[in-house]
Amino acid sequence: VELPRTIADFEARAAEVLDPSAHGYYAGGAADELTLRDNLDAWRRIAILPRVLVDVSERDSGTTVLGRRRPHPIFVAPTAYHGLAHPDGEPATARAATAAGALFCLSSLATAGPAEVAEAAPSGERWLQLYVFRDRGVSDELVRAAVDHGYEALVVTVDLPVLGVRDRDVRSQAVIPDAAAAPSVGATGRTGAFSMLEIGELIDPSLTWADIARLAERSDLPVLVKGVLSPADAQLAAEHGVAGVVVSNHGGRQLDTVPSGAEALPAIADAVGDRIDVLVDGGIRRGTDVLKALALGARAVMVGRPVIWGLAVGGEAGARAVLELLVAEFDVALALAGVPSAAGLGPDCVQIRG
Ligand code: FNR
Ligand code: LAC
Repeated sequence: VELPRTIADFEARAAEVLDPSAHGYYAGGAADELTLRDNLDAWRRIAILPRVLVDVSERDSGTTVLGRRRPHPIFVAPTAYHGLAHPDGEPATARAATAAGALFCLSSLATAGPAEVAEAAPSGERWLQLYVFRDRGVSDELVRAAVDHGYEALVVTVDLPVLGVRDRDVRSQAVIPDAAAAPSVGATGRTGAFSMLEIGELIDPSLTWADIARLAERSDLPVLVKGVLSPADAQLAAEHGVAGVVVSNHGGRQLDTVPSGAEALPAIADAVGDRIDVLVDGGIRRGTDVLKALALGARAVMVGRPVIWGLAVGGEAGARAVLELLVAEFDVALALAGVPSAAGLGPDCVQIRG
């Protein structure tokens, strides 16, 4: 079968093939979904200001994150429950990422554990997203597995002390049919069907910067904090031993009406970009969005839903195609913007539409 050519086409096909309640869980945002929509619109409000008569015969999409050269800045965001999108689940997504040269960030709420994913894609670059569960033993075990299986960093998600208002999931009563299909959920002792709305109950809402500082100090792995929108919090991250922040509103799924990553990024890059790595996510759907993110100070972007759409439509090959089309579009964008090296992107390359 022929795979779609754009992420929008993948999204439309995924809506046809997915079970409606699973689709609603993946596609949905919080409350009125204003932030969900604005995540897309915000990139569209930024124009690229191209330069001409620049020799772009040789181009370099590479970026440096956590001190390591990466072939391009397109990373896979942590998203829960890939097994609901396709029976091959996270092992397939991780292999797809590896084939596309994309770093893979595994969710704490995955339907495969860190060891299984590492074995499926041994040569890939991988990070582990960490939820600090009320049952700290479950999180400790995840960290141990990450250390043992070659994960390079921990990405602690800090924008989900409680679950956002997920009206779609309330209406659809979305569940994972078997709690044990997600090893971390099973490890908390849950059995049987597990509702999407119960996710919040697993997570420790008392987490503070002191916990982050302790984790960063004790852990053998660098710690990033995901879900920062305020420059003040980015400053605190830098002061608490964190190696990087992901500017993110959780794909519009947590607090509705917060700024998009695109809007929050410039002030955060200004505040801490010279000390720690700044990444951004939310609404990245085109190579031009990637270019704008790097121009505004990000070292890399994370891509959430598009990878799930690829997985749902075509398993490993579908997820790989999604990532490869973004990589190819980013290369075209660099050439046409007259910036042959991604490292040369800066605020001069973009203008905010009035
Ligand atoms: C997420 N996200 C997320 N984040 C995280 O830190 N841990 C997780 O387990 C999940 N789970 C999850 C499930 C689903 C279905 C979605 C859509 C998102 C948030 C994710 O990492 C990322 O911030 C957003 O998805 C980025 O926005 P886009 O690319 O989906 O627009
Ligand atoms: C979500 C959680 C799992 O957004 O991060 O559904």
